[in-house]
Amino acid sequence: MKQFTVIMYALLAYFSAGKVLAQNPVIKHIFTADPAPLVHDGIIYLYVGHDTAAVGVESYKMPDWHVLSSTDMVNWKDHGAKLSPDVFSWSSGGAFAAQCVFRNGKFYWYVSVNHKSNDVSKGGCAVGVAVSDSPVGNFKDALGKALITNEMTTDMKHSWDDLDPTVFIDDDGQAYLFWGNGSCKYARLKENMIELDGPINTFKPTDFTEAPWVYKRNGLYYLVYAANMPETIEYCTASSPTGPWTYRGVVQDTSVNSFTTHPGIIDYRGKSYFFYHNGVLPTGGGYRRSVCVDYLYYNPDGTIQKVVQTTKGVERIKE
Ligand code: FUB
Repeated sequence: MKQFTVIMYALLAYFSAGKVLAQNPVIKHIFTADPAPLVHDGIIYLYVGHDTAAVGVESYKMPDWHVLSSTDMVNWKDHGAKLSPDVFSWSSGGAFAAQCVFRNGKFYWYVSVNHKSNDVSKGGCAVGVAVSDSPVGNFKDALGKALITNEMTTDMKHSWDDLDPTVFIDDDGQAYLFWGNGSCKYARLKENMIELDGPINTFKPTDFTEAPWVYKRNGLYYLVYAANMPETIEYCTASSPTGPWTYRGVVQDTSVNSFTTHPGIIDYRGKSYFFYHNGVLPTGGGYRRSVCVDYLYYNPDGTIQKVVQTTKGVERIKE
């Protein structure tokens, strides 16, 4: 017994000295979900939702979004809760998935929240946009009303189908807003980033559930999204951001102890990274999730290799 205790303490010392890296989850001091990384001026900013449901409670309690930053992928500074649904006077709460992008010197943080409207058609989930001169705030409501409300999309009959915004800006400067639960929707954005510039289009990628993430690599457009339930991450590619999209397969199998997962993909200092969430922290679960990061690898033809989910995580990038 004594020998066992000694070994346990030795292991603990070894781990806490940082000699064995168990980086995942990368955020351990709070429960976080829906990672949206942004690389700006050589720094990774990580925008995340914040799970605060009590143990055993089977519903989301998400009061705000946090911003973290890192330059080595291992040490993350939490800048704090930099946005909450309270900023949007028209929202009744629910800090669901969100993504922040940079355009023309400003940071636009697209969020999904509940709409407080008494008009039943406007209730349910809505997309709003906050703006700031800095990646860590202060963010204020850019529009004073929702950018997308429930009655603007009618193909899905459930009230939470306008979730999970992601914004992609193409090389020609055209910005696109993608979002959706049950079906994927997209619309062009005006250069001001706070108005739609055309109709809302709806389509259904194979197995699509929610959480689109759109980007371009080597001339090919990628639409990565949460599929099925419990969720896997799957993807399509296209030669245009408006499709047609060709289904390419699975990026991530289901995540441990969470029925959802959520993709966020960046290239940083020569490597590709895949952010997602699981429920592996002590007392964690589907409503107490944790953000992780692992490497993403492409094949020579641009297809994505399935992500290996690890507890070790990624290596620290040396300065
Ligand atoms: O975090 C709340 C919801 O869970 C998100 O909007 C979905 O993408 C799923 O991760």
